[in-house]
Amino acid sequence: MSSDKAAKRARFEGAWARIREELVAHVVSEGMPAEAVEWYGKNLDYNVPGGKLNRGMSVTDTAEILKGAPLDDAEYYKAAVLGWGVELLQAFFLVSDDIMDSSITRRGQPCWYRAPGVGMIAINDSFMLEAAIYFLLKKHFRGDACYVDLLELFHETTHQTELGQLIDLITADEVHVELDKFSLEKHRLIVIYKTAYYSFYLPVALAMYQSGVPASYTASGKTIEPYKTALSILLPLGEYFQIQDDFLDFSVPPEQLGKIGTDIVDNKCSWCVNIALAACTPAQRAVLDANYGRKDAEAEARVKAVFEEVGVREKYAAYEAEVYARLVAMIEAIPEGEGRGTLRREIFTSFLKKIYKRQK
Ligand code: DMA
Ligand code: MG
Ligand code: MG
Ligand code: MG
Repeated sequence: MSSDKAAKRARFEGAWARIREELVAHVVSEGMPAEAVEWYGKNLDYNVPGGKLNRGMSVTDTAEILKGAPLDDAEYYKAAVLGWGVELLQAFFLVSDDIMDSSITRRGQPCWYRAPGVGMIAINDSFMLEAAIYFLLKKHFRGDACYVDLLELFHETTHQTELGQLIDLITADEVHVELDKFSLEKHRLIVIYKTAYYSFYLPVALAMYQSGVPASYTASGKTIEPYKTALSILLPLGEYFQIQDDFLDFSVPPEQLGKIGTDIVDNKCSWCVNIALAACTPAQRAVLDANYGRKDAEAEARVKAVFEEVGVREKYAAYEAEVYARLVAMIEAIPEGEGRGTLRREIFTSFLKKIYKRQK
């Protein structure tokens, strides 16, 4: 990690120490017993700060790009509250996602519901991670003009993600495996809803509302609707990110990924199986039909062998080169805004740089 990157991460993590104290102090002020306060603190420590922090730090990065100058401490802290709000939302989704996906590990440790003594209390813990967002928003933004926009954005994005999780789960039938039900069109809808809105549009749009970016303005003689422009780039970026997630689930060893892939065993409509279905011979198709979605490590290995034979790795490398060029061209087509409160291409290039060719 470059020292610049490390310093940025340290500043963002420093804000978390303060935010965590605010959250715990609130639970204390509600008169909760010491065991509850301790449990809540553990829930926060285990599930919120240990990830890559790309989503959360995109809020502070975007706020700084929109300002066109470094944020002072007060401005930074408010942007970091929104950034940690995104990380709390992500923690809420991941704790519940791991239960629903029967996952084993996350970020190099047991999934929270599998940690000693936790079990299904993890369901309530996930709700408490979500509730923390609205406590923080009220505390820090209640008096700001953007408060309702921020609230609505968090609520609507949560709903979109839940719709995505719904179609992800019902497309992955636990009992009846029917690979004809999968398609890249279905995959696209699933990943836009379950991942792209909350991971890509949400952080940028939060920073835009906080920075007072208006619903429309004129740049280079054109009327720009900046939230729509942002969405038109960030949804394809998010689709690319989840295709990476699907590819890494199959291709990267768990020690590197920090989680054990479950897509094959879980009968998921992942990018990899769709690519394999389009490229396989009838004999390979028979192997997929007999082994995909089976709760059995040997069946999973036979599916992975077919993925290797049909060249999923090569097809992924070709996809990544193509989508990267396409996204760069889309970003270059945005009229560069002038002055504070207008869109800059750097918002999107900085995001693309964070994920291009990622290995975890
Ligand atoms: C990710 O889906 C979507 C959400 C809302 C967590 P996933 O199950 O592929 O994620 P992971 O691979 O991290 O379990
Ligand atoms: Mg999962
Ligand atoms: Mg899932
Ligand atoms: Mg995954």
